[in-house]
Amino acid sequence: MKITALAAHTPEAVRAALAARGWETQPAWFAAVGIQPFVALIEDISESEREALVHWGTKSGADVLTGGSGLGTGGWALVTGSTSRIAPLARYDRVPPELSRFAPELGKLLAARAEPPRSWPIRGAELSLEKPVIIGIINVTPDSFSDGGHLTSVAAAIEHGARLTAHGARLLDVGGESTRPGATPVPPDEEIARVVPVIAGLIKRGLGPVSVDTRKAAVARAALDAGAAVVNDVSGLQYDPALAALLARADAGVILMHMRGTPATMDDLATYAHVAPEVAAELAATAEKAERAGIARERIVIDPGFGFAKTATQNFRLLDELATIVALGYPVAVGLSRKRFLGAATGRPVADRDRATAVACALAWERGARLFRVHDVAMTREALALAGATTNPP
Ligand code: PMM
Repeated sequence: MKITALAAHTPEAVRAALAARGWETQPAWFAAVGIQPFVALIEDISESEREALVHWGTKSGADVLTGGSGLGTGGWALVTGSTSRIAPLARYDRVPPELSRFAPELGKLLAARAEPPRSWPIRGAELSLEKPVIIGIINVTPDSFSDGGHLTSVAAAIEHGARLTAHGARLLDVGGESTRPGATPVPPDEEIARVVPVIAGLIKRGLGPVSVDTRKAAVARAALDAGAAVVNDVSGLQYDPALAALLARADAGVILMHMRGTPATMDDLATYAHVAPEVAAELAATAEKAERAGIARERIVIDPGFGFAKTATQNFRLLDELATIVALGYPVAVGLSRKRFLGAATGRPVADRDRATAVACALAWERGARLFRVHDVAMTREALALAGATTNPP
């Protein structure tokens, strides 16, 4: 006899064990996903729903922990078990009527886990998410926190874009407004004057696709007219009420980032009891708002906004629990590059955080992030090549 404890942090070990014993690819994959642990935190529920859940858990072999007063109104329950044990709870015809209210939301989470998005349609292209997508940063701002003032001419910015592309960037993100803590907004005309010549120049050189990092509809419109394929909005549609409608009419990709307040006010809003579920809920509301405004779901990428209204400790928790954000079912982008919390762990100044960035990106990939916005593309590419080869063997 021989007993082996298999790796359980992804479905891969179970899939490989079944495949090695003659199972076909698809059934082996579905069985492996079914065995994966699933932990659902259900909040704002009634007393009778709590009681029905405990009863259902006893019968179905799921563990259920509950409490009477949560962070919101009403009670809460933590329901845990293998994915296939929890799955019937997502079928309103398979559970007692008191539990049928959970079915649609749970169904969405389970579907996203079984079928994660494999590509991201942007304007004029479709980016495969099977391999990491590295987004190279081109900041044309006099005051961005990590590389401000570095690219002082249009020509230098375009040369920088050529270098990032040669190093493996699959998207170039051009930004003309600093969003570091306490930064003051740039008038739209000034922002347009900074980014449009660079975007147009990159496209003329055959570099790109290009993304514009802006919160403003006027800047997004000018950038799209100049050929941008993606709009990266760090405000998550909170800053400019005209942006959602513009994006609904355009066929561009959209990155919606989480933050609270504005760069001027965000540091005081880093108040979370448990950061990952709260950021996930706020991002889910943002994505819903985008879809209600007419932006196609498949064009949306979400980003938890590392460093935006988060303390160092909260950033580390969010990185560790990134799978909570990935579980929403949208492709996830992360902007970790050179950020302050990396310095808190390594003791390195901003100019010496590219190694920490590369490691953090590899950790984020392992937790399900697929897009990585970085300054040093070459170093991150190497880290992600290794991470990608480990979790997605070639
Ligand atoms: N961070 C910055 C700017 N833009 N966009 C996204 N989507 N995610 C981020 O984390 C993000 C961003 C700030 O960093 P920078 O000043 O070095 O560009």
